[in-house]
Amino acid sequence: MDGTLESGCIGDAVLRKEDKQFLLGNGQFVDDIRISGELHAVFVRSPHAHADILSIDTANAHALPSVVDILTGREMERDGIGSIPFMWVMNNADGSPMNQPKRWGLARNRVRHVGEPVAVVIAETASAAEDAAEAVLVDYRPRAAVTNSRSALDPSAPLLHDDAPGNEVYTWGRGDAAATDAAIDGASHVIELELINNRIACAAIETRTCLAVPGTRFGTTTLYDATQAPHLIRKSVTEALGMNQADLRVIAPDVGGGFGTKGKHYPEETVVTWAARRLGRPVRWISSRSESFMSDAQARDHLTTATLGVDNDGRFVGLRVETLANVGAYISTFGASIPGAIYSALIAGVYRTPAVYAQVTTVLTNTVPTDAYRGAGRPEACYVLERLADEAARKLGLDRAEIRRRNLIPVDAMPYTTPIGPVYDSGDFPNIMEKLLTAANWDSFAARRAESKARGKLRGIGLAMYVETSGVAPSKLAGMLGARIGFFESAEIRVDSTGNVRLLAGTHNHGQGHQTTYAQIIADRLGLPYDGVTVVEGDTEAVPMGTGTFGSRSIAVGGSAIAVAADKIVQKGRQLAAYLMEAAEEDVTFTNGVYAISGTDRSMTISEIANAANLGHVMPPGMEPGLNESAFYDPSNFAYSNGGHVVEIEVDRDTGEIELQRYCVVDDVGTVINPMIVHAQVHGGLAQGIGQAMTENVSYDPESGQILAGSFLDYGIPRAGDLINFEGELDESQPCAHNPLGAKGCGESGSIGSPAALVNAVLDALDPLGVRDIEMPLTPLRVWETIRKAETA
Ligand code: MCN
Repeated sequence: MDGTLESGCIGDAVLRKEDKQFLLGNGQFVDDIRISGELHAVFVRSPHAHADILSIDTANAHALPSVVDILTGREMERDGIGSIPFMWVMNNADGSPMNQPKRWGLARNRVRHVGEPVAVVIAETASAAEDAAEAVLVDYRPRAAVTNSRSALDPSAPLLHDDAPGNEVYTWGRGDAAATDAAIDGASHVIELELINNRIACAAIETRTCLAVPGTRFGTTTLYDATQAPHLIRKSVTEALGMNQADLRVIAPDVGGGFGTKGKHYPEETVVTWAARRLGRPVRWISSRSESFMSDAQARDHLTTATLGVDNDGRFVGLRVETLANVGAYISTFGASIPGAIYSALIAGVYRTPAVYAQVTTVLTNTVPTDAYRGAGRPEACYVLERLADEAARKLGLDRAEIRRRNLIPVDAMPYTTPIGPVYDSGDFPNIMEKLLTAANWDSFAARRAESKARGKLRGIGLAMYVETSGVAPSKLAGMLGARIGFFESAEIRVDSTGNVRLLAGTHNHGQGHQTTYAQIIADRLGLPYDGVTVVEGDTEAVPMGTGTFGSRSIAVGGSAIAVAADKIVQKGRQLAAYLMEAAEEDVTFTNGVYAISGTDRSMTISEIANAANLGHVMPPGMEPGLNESAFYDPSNFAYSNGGHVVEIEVDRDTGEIELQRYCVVDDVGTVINPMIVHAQVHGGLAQGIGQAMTENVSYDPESGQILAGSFLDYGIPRAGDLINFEGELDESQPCAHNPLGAKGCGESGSIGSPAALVNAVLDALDPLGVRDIEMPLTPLRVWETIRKAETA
């Protein structure tokens, strides 16, 4: 194929196939699926951050009209329902497994965060269930609460779980501690920073929701679920309920945004499935927006002490990072791994620091559990490194780009083994940075700063370089690091007799454009029309196996599975073409969907071959009819997407307001399947990273543990007016070295470098006032207070 816009091949900026259905209002979300006789579930949630449950009186509530049942942890216990499983068990530094306190679908005896489910009311209508939920009387005896990880480690802090002494889940180290200490001790300059990575919440348009339908075809229960990972949910729910996996079908239809938060298993999925099976009737639950703030996994929440040793030339000689990660009241699905295996993997970043050591202590507090949210561990690592790099430049009087230039891992060092383990397979970080600096006019910033100053504004420019572990996989590595699931992907390609393709993929599309980019891979590999490809995702019965969409893994892992399956189709087609055209297989070429015999004018299209294969009338001896192939693809490594951000801002010193002036990004996501989609993905990630840096913060009252940002009135998601047009460039010169597409993920990249770049820009703007530190989010109040403090110091 010629790669024009119309052809729909790899590299074409074709418009998204899936958008038409949404623009016409024809999406099918869980709430659009109606099953006759369905009941509605409403959860009774704890108003306390920490309390004993003395009694639950459901009598009055039960007597209300239309109430069918009210279930509590007691009924779950009587039914022998297990705890909510998590999918990653990290080890301590000494190799012993982490503490693993249990989380129940409905609390037993004690609640540990505001919003924890205590009972579920099932009624004929949602409003009847809501009324009855208000009438359930729970007698609590409040306990002291702790919400901050440092305070939770204090010996006098309230203990959350008896089986997690000191409120600690694990302490894990990565790298060579002694060599790092020695390098820092011998360094000419030592930079030490205390950094807070703020706690944030997800704000997908569609809130979490599910509908369990018991005893459907073949006796299975069907769970319609707004999830990013249906196979993971099947495993988790069946594990908790003690069911055979084959007895639960999970369907994730259209999902209105996930951002990582819907890639987890939550108590509500298990409880709703259990209740439906118990009652023999369909049960539906949909989260209200306020419930989301109390029950959807939150993210980040790190306290870090970072120490960087630097020599007189500005070269980094040693880096020690000690992080306290607040995982909330319970361990969520991947909650233990995000600050552990994932965050620490990138703590060397794009720099060739020879000695690096990261120590992470994960801590239980009376807050909503944390887990992966767009970026998941990588923005935290980038933030640490890029804040240190700027501070080191300041200390040594070097330009901030120059200090990075002296430390970036050069392209000829690839593959590069970092001192903490990961092996970067490809990436030209210096080239990316130079492109970025040129695009952003870095060198002429002084003139723009002077111009702003003349208008009474403080102008700053910030730079952040990043590398990330996209294509989250190797099952083997994940297994070694404590994962309880595999991380491969599956793809099955069915070519019908007309040459149309049905692709079954183990990932899940909830805004990423898989219908489009997967069709592009098939069109490119098979030379079949892009329009004739239909992608099926999100159904455990249709798709044999899958891990799901998170960790920017769909293209690098799922897309690679598609490429491998397509190559099998080409190969089978070649054998059949050779047989039908009476030629030797090695003489048959395959180009742009046509099998031809070299040196002759004889050829057959892949559609003709598909027709022959689906008829099965004339087949080579031993060959099965049909043109279906499948692949299970497990890569040998992550795909190391990388890039850089430069942001320029102006601060109004009278109001503390920050105005974005320009935002430039250069990303290496390897081979680009669809540049329009990649730019859009980066754009979305930037909005979320900028949100974390500027406006978003989940705060808790430290005494009571109450959530102070429990609705959009108090929680500041960025609005269109807070953002600007981003200027993005893609560099394809360094494809992923180990997957068949050469592609690296892009879904999270925008969120990774942006918080660091923005804070660096604001600190640069405030540098003339002597400001050295400021915490996220950079709200006008915080910036204004910082300016006032500096001016009056
Ligand atoms: N792509 C491409 N070329 C590349 C890399 C990717 O054309 N070199 C395309 C892919 O084919 C896919 C899209 O870009 O259509 C994103 O691919 P990838 O980076 O593999 O990410 P995933 O599809 O696995 O999506 C997950 C990622 C994550 S982790 C979060 S969080 C996130 C995100 O995607 N949540 C999103 N983007 C989101 N976008 C929307 N609209 N909604 C969300 O919830």
